[in-house]
Amino acid sequence: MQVGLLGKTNVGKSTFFSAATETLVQIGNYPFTTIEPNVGIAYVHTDCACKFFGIPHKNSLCLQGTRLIPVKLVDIAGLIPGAHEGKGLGNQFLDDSRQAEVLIHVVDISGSTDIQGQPVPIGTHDPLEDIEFVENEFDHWFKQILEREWSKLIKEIEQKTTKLVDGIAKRFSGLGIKDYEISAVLQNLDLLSKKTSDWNALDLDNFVKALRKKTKPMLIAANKADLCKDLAILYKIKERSVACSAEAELLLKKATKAGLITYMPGDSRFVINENVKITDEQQKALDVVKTILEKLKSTGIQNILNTVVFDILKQIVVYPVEDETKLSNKNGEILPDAKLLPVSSTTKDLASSIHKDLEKGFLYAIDVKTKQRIGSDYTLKNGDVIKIVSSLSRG
Ligand SMILES: Nc1nc2c(ncn2[C@@H]2O[C@H](COP(=O)(O)OP(=O)(O)O)[C@@H](O)[C@H]2O)c(=O)[nH]1
Ligand SMILES: [Mg+2]
Repeated sequence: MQVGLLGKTNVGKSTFFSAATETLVQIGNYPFTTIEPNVGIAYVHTDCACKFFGIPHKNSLCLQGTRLIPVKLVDIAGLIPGAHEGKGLGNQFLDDSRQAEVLIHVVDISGSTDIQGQPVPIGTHDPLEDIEFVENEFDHWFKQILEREWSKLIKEIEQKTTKLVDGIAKRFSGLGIKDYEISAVLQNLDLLSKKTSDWNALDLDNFVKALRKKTKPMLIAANKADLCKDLAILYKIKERSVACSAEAELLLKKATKAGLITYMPGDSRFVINENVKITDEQQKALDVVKTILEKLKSTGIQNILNTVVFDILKQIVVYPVEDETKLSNKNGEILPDAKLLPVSSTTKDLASSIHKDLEKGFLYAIDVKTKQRIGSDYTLKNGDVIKIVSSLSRG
């Protein structure tokens, strides 16, 4: 799963990326530890299953019962007006956006950065303009893909060599868009029965907009909220949004790493550790952050990450184990993995996400919490701990 981060210059995108990917835990050898410079690992938080069983375990991704689950965060550079036409870093921008399943759009909600990204006095730029510009950029991009091929598509449909949904799906396959998503949008807009040659400009516009919203959902990270006199502006944002202060989060993570404070991302407070020497400057910075936390309740960064993964992408967390009595893998590590799966995934989907052989030789599974035997089409629930019994051992 890939979460894309975008925003114009000077809104705090780099600060957000650093704050979200600054690790408080020892990173293991995940498949994506060494990757391109604009890719990092952020963690979403959930209650670890160890709480349910009341068993202690040593896992660097379980912090006192809070389980950290890695997700890929991609800093999508090159967002400028005209990116869809290849302006600026257009192609890079489109390539990175293609792979993102959900987008976090960082805006300067304090209105202190103009549309070009130049600093201006607080409140003199309307951040709603930035939101509109980014959405338009994406809509244009989607529209181009379809318009380029529109007359060809009409011909193919008339000659019955393709069907509407398949024809459109083929054009959008590079963006990872599925045919059922296209079907759903066409159905919603009542376009399934309309002849393609009868579509007017508005039909096209409505279709690409709806498809973009469905397949590249966006959360607005209302950054620099610490500079806002009041946060009423948030109510004017039509899209889902969360107020945040990336700068405060980065500072808190650095102070935690340096051993100065105890802080859990997402918390509304931190405590200064006993017996540490804090300079006047550090104390001042922490005082500022304390005021920000009082105002915003949390820095917002963790909330944003959790929201995109759990609420927008609708993922659940499932813990596969090999030994259902010890809740461990072969090496005796307790609750070694926490897997993100789309809501309504089945036991079979879990098996396939672990290893193809596990799926191929699937016999049955055990819901470890209830000790019930479950089949391959059982719908998994968030927090499930599952043992899969397969006739084929893991490769
Ligand atoms: N007040 C405040 N300033 C911030 C915040 N996040 C970033 N900044 C400042 O905004 C400026 C631009 O940040 P940067 O991350 O480089 O922006 P980018 O160009 O979007 O990558 C820097 O001076 C940051 O310190 C925030 O949450 N609050
Ligand atoms: Mg930057």
